[in-house]
Amino acid sequence: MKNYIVDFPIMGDERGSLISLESLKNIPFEVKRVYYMYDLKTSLPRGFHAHKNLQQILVCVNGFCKVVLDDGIEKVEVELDSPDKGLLLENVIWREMHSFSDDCVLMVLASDYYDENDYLRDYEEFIEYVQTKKNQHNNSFFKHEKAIVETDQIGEGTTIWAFSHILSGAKIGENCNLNDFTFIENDVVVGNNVTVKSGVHLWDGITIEDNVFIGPSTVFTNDLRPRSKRYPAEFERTVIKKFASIGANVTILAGSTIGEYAMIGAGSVVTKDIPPRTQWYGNPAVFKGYVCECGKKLDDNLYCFSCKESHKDKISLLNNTGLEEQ
Ligand code: T46
Repeated sequence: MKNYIVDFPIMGDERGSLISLESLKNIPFEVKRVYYMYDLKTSLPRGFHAHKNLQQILVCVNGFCKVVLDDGIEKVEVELDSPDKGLLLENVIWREMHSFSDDCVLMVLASDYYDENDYLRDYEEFIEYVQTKKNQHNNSFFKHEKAIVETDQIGEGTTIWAFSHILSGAKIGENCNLNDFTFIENDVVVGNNVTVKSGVHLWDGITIEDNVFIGPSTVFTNDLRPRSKRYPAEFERTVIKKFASIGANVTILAGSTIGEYAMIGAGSVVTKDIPPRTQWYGNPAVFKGYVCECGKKLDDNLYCFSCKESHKDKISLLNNTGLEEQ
């Protein structure tokens, strides 16, 4: 089962503690409803259902209770005993809340309004639902028998080749091709129609937008001052924008943004943000001109001889027209 405990940062001083919960920041969905339970009885457990779509976070803001989670394969029990701890209940997870303390106040943040049709209140119906969902999901993308795929967020038509490993939090779009020996951590988003050639590792903090090409053995980093066993509060965010291409064996320093349609030459080391529609290479990579959507370099008049098209208008709209070719 995925990591379901969310730790909320406590802001505190001599007056006491304060926790702030924000949609799409420390709560991974937009909150549409908040409800809470109190005057709960130790001997009267609650729940005994799952939701088809609803996502929720449970926070025991006072006292304590226990929650059993069941994804149809595995069951775990979690104790909620602190207001700085949230329990993420994703859809299609059977839950049973019990052992409430007398002073327990259980607050729930929900991704949608109350809808009885979203409930699966019968355990057998729940198991059947899990099985159907699993079959639908497994048939919608291809996974080589020697790949390990822990996430269930893989878009239709994506292919994942041998010896790849994708962790449970990763989100992969539709029609992607992830070649052999790809490793993808949790806090990674890959858009649609992305090609990742062999030997590429995508670490926490990396976003790859739609239609990006990543050449073989490209090296990403996510920490500018790495030390063994010491982790930054947050990893640097690296973004590869739509339609950008990264040549073979490129190294990209943490925190860089590579603009739309940009083209990075093989073996380069990218040390800074790369503007859209530009070509860069070398170590460190330097500006070498503008590129067409087809990938060819434009001439001095910003014309593509291959597509027989001028790009003057598109490029004059960018804020990077003063770049000097090196
Ligand atoms: C869940 C766990 C953690 C409403 O009318 N509006 C609401 O927003 C809610 C949450 C409930 N109701 C009605 C439905 C029932 O007639 O209130 C009654 C009690 O609800 P239920 O028996 O579902 O309560 P629990 O404690 O078993 O489950 C609740 C939530 O319903 C459920 O979504 O995940 O807490």
